[in-house]
Amino acid sequence: MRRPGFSRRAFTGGAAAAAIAPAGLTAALRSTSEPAAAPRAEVRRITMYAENLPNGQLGYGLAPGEAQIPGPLLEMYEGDTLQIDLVNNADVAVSLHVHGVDYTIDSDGTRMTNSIVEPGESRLYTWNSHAPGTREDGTAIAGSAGYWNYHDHVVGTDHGTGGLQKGLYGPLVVRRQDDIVPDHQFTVVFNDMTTNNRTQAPNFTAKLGERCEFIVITHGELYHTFHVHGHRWADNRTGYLAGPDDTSQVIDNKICGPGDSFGFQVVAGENVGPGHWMYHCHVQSHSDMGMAGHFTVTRADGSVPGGDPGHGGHGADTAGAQRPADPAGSGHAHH
Ligand SMILES: [Cu+2]
Repeated sequence: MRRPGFSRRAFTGGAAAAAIAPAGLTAALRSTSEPAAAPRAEVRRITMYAENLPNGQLGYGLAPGEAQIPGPLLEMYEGDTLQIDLVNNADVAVSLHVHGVDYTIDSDGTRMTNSIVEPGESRLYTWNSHAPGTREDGTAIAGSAGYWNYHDHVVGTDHGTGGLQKGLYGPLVVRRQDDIVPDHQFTVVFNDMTTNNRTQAPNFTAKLGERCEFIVITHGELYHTFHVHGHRWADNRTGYLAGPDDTSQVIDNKICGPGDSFGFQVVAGENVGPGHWMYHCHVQSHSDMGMAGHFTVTRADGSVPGGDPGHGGHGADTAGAQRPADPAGSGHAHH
């Protein structure tokens, strides 16, 4: 895999790599700046399928019969365009609405814009993204990079309230050119009193020293606080410091409300070693009711000190670990 290789290289580049100013990328876009030097811009087309799942749930998948909750992890680099043909194999009208990136009104995924998909039909949604830039008046244009999410906006009500409850949601990661690529990615969606629509939060596993990216999303009616034991992150776009002078606050607990998403990277077990490190919502009644799982950090040989955790998820579990959607994510080789 190329991703870890890139990750290591970028990481050893340290502050220099992470702090490269976006000046050269300024003009990827409709701003009036001069053209950037060969901005990277890939157009990729993928197909997603909406399907009924057991127990009345619904999910998105990248192939028929492979719907999952959360939906597939989609990734872009700033400047990329992602075209998604959404095939609706479910028994209700569904849609695809995204946060954070650019789209025209016909990709809004709402009934009022007639951008939904009836059962048995399909529709193309186009997501664009852009690098940071500068307007003619000198103000800054934010880039698209961030930890975002997509979801249905039509099942149940015109706000997709039923679709969100049933599982039609997923993560979207947009990276800047020199962002560090992690070894593992874990998606945690607090959705009312479930985590990833499970009453028991899933467990995640990595080896000591591996770079792990958490993507945290909240849906539903409640506010939650995400906390992970033994690890901290920077409360900024990437979750890691750009260098020794980055004044971002370093935290290990973050509130998130409906529609919010954030993400960060940690090095598994850094300064603390292997173990079954708990992660949970820190609203106490929520953690008591199942919104707690394990971020298990193993030794190189796969063993874990401290014995069986006796708390948390359903034992061996890979359910929360996602690989990026192939066409959208893993084809990136940065050189
Ligand atoms: Cu909570």
